[in-house]
Amino acid sequence: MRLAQVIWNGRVTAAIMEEGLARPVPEHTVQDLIRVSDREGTPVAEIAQAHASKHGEPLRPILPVFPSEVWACGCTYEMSAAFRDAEHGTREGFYAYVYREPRPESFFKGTARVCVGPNQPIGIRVDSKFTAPEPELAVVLGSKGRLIGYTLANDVSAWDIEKENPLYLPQSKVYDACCALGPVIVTPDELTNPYRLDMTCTITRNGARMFEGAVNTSKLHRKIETLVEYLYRANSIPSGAVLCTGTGIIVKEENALAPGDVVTIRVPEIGELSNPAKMVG
Ligand code: DO4
Ligand code: MG
Repeated sequence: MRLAQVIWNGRVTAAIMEEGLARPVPEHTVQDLIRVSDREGTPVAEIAQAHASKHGEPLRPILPVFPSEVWACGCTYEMSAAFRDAEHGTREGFYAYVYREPRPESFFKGTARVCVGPNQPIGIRVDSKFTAPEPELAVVLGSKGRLIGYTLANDVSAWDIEKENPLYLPQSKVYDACCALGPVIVTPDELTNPYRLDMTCTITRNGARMFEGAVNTSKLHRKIETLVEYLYRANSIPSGAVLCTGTGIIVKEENALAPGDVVTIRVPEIGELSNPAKMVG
């Protein structure tokens, strides 16, 4: 099932997306569906199906969940670790270490406050000269890390700030509109193999494509269960959290985001997450 949130009768409402149309699930947000699913032990897809209206409407997906917390993993693709080590110039193999060792990198990316949905602007910090999109597969998690489904994330990052000193990572990662999510959450009954997804990312400036990158999630160096297991160690994350699994597409400094650029991330099994960029701060 492809689950979304839409504005229906003036309210944020969960919806099942089918052939471009939305079947609203009255009186429920996606967070409500996850809560019922946690309580009753019934899959979210079953609950949504039982309550959804019969008729589809032409409504556009918004942010698919208002996450209680968003976390992100790093250096899960060789490409990301190698690029960062090459750029960094402080300690040789600093990022390769994390790529290699059993304990993954995970960091706090924020809450719903910093998240935007499809077509909403993502942020470029005014004090960053090199901000880049990080296209990532993300998982939505219920109580105790139970998998609810998959979505797309843009872990927008001020790489120059991270590069200046790794202790600046939180400032490079967490600020207004630093995280885009969507367009839908695909439940695991429909997306059975998350390790065989073709992901592409384009950046368009003034109508011209200025960057194009691609990766297959088979290059993800960790099992998603392992990332989730580490995240929940000694950490009682509330239900409705999102975990981004890391980027395998690297945007170089010559393609740093500028206001008005449009970033589009695509995975055919999930859809397309497109966001214009704007300055924040
Ligand atoms: O280590 C810094 C962040 C890495 C990251 O966000 C990624 O690899 O996706
Ligand atoms: Mg990232």
